[in-house]
Amino acid sequence: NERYEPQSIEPRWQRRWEEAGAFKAGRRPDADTRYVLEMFPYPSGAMHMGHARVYTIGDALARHLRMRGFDVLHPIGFDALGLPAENAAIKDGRHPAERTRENVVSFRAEMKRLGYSFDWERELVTADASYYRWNQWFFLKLLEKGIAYRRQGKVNWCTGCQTVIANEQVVDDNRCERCGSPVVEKIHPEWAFRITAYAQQLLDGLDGLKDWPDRVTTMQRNWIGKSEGAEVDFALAAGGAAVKVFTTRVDTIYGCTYVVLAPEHPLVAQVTAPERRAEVDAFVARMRKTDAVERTGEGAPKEGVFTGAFAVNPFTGEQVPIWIANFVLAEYGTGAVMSVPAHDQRDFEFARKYGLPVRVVIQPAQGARLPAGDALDRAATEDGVLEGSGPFTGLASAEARARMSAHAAEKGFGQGTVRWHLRDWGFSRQRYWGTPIPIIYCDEHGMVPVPEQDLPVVLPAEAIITGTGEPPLAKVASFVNTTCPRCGKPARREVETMDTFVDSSWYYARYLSPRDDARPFDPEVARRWLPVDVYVGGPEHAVMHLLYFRFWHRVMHELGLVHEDEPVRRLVTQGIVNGPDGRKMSKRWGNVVAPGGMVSRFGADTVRMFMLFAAPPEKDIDWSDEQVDGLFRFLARVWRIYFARQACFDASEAALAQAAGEALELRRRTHRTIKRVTEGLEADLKFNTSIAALMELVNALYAFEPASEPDRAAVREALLALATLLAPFAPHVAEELWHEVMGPVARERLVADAPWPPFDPALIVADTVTIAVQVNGKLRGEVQAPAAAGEAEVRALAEADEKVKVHLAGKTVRKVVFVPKRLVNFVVA
Ligand code: ANZ
Repeated sequence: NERYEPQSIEPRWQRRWEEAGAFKAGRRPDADTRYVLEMFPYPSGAMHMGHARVYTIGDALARHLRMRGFDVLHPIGFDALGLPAENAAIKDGRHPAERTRENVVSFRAEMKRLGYSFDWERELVTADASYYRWNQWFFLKLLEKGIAYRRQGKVNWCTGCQTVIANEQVVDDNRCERCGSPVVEKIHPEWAFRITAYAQQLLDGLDGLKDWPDRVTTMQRNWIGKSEGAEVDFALAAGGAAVKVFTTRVDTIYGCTYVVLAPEHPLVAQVTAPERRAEVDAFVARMRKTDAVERTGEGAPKEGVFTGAFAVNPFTGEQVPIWIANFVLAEYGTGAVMSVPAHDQRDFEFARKYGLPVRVVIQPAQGARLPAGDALDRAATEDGVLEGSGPFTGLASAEARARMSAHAAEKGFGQGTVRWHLRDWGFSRQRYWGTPIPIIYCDEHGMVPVPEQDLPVVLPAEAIITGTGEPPLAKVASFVNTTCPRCGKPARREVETMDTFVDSSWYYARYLSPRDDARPFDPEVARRWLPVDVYVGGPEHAVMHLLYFRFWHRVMHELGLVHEDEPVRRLVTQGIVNGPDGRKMSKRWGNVVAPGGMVSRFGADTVRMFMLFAAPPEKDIDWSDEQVDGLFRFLARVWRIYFARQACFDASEAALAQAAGEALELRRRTHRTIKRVTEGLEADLKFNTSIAALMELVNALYAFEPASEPDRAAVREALLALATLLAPFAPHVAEELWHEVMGPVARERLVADAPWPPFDPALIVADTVTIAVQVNGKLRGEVQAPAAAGEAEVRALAEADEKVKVHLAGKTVRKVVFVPKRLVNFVVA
């Protein structure tokens, strides 16, 4: 058929791939492995373009690596439990299990229609007890290790979802990341994972993640938020307790000209002088009513009052006044700061406002010296070299901090401290659609873990899910009422469920032996496949999923389940797919284009090509009907050139060597294309440049009318390369055309399995010359070399030439005569 009709070819190849088991991992037990993974979808609605983009990117990589001869694991599953599914189910009055099942069916069908090369036999759904029982198993292990624990905590309570959510899920303005409702603080007992015990490891591990986007590692670094500082005691001049300040810049302490307490600081009442009391009390009362965020915002005016008391700087023995001010928070650090106006901007503004002294103690390591404090127009906050700092003068800031902390510790008035932004991961939810936490409460034995052999604790189907108030499981008597594993007396089950981020923390390992019912996965198999080589997904997961799974992996490492401590080598974060209007596709904007409809209209190959051609993976793309149309026309053009050049299909390969003139040009184009496409897939992940190169090759094919056997051989070479190189991007059309050229001999084979073509380095240089090769003055051969090639390069090419080799075999080269662009002569004996 000379017309390109994707609908008639795509289902056929999808069946062929399935029948051949072409994408099963483990088909090449002796080959090196590659594990290509995309973040599994959350099937709370239908598949959208964002999904199509991630899976198309991963699929191109997986297909390419298979063709490179690797044993490739490219699995898929569904992240089915959790709040969004539960909320959606409540909204349309359905059971989340039923809804999830439908969505999974529709996702699976859409993914198959897009021709993704998944190993479907490994599919997993986290809502299956056969999966989540291992969440429960891990929970028991973590409980044993003291990593999972119950705490009475201040929790973030989402007023919309009616459940506790993690710190990471609270976004701007104290709102829930999922539903946008206000989040309030609540005292609530909850389960937490001690991820903070891994803070240092998780931080250090980032240094090794060279193939992760900087953006993501930086976000993780900030989220973990290690801040090294010091606590220093300033004794009260009047005697009694000392004011303990927290500082990250102890190197500036000789420049401290006052101390500030938070208005709520317990020492305020004690130190305030009687004549200052009225003013101080009024200020404190006013601050209590002001929102903390507003009070400490960078632009907020600095305000404060003097307490009338003084504290002693332990480094200098000097007395400094004690103030209270709006910008110091009671909950942070020690609730008290030493103020260094010359080197801290807030302190500077405050000092200028209230006429407090400004003393420069740090000079820039390079460049102009700072003027005296009175002449300073803003704080100099950079590290530098200390001056006017007693025995520490002349030290660099970092060195000074270490020495000064040590000095304080030695003298007993302070110590170095480390603070972290990272908090433990509260993972219990008062909701239904999650993994039941395998704990039983017994009047006599308290909290008793469910014995391993009694797992899974199955989520009962009959809960009434309202989304408000008490956890739904509490109302299912048959679930709640049980017996104590220790004494057999009546007892109650835990009714809270796990955060879905537990499910996604280890699913990549479950794919290794997804039907294993004796353990979460087989560590032997894990040794062969882990870590994941390439992980593709959205950058919005930078600090939740991508941090949690690194934590979980380390725990699995300690449990002896995996052999390395990081789960993923290379991370690719893909950009957004916007609508044609440049806004993120969303029902709200009415600009959603569904992949299914596009596949029906243009075929999967066109949709895939669009995803890859519109921009490199990490960039956002705007949906463009025009560009989609253009890519469809490109594939149709590819299709037609094969029919136009059928006469070339059986050209002999031997004739290739005689290709000259335009045919040689075409050959060069072919080899250059192979090189560019390969680089686009491997080095820099710029699929768009790969596809652009293919377009140029197609133009070249149209421009060339073959007239001789060497011409036809050159065309055949180009057509074969084109079909092969197209396979990662537009796999269906590639199969069809590859088989056209290869003919009946290839019936048993698939381009999906064909070897990736190598390129001939001699042919990729645009400007090549023919150089005569002589041995002892006799012409023995010719080589194609870049025009600019020097003696060494030409000599190497000549020595590799079959015809020349015969004459050099067993001889010793005495001398080489080289005439650039013309001739090389080996003088041998
Ligand atoms: C003296 C100093 C001098 C400071 C200097 C900075 C620069 P991070 O890095 O965010 O941890 N600080 C300490 N406790 C505070 C509180 N409860 N409320 C408001 N500010 C507080 O910030 C640590 C720095 O924030 C500390 O180091 C302290 O000011 C201030 F040239 O101490 B610094």
